[in-house]
Amino acid sequence: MDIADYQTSPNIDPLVKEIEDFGLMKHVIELEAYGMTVVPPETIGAAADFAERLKNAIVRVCEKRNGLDIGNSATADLKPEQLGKNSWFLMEEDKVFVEAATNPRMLALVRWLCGQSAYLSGHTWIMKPEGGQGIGLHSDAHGIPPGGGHIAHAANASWLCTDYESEEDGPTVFVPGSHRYGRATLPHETDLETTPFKWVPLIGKAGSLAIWHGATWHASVARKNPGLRVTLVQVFMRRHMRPIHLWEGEISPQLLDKHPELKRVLGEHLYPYKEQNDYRRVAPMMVTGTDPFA
Ligand SMILES: O=C(O)CCC(=O)C(=O)O
Ligand SMILES: [Fe+2]
Repeated sequence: MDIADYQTSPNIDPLVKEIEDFGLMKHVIELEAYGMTVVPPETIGAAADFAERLKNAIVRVCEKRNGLDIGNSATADLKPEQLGKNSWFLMEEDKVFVEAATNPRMLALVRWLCGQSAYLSGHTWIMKPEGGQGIGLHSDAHGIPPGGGHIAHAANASWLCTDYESEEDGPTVFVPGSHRYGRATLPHETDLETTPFKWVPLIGKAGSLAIWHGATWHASVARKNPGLRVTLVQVFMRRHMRPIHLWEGEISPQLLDKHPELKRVLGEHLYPYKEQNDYRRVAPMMVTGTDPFA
């Protein structure tokens, strides 16, 4: 018996079929059990040259936007701060970014996590050179407080454009199963050296898709190998994560200055994320994942 054949559930029936037809059952199980999975190139169904084209497009856009000569990414030796700038809003730069955002197998997993109405909330590259530092353990489900439920409000679908073979490549690392904790990390849990949680590095070939439930705790480690780690990060979200209005720029500064409480409720938000963001907005956004009264 295939329950999907009875067509009782229009949103999930076609997805169940797709997941089966695409051979993604193992990945759905890993998403449920561990909150993350890595789909290898042979399963994700992208063109054979997809990862190479994506990597080249990212390198070329970074060179153009930041006035750099990166050359061969396998040997390039630049500073992390040179490579990290102007990394958002890539869609119109090359058709490979559209391919990345619309891969049918990837979308089946995104929709498994965030529903049929999931949308692409933002995308950006990571290029990490030798010596590039790691970042601490965190969740990507900012703003979802403890008690916010175990459904995925966000999903991170990241394309590996270079091989992640070992920790020396400076990969993302994960705490398997942490999506079930239903909260973001507290300050004393974030340091990979001292956290009591067990973490594992993301290992995968270029062209793999790493996808995780937005609440799964992850971090990254420093890169020790030469050349660049290149990744396209895509964050998908559920519809309710969109505001009705983007107030910024819509209300006169005079009115806001006269009414500080109005300024507060209209928000000085982290989102929509801007390239040159005010970093003082990051911590208040992240703390909302740890305290319902934040
Ligand atoms: O892989 C990394 O360097 C960390 C990426 C990350 O935190 C994210 O994509 O949300
Ligand atoms: Fe993250």
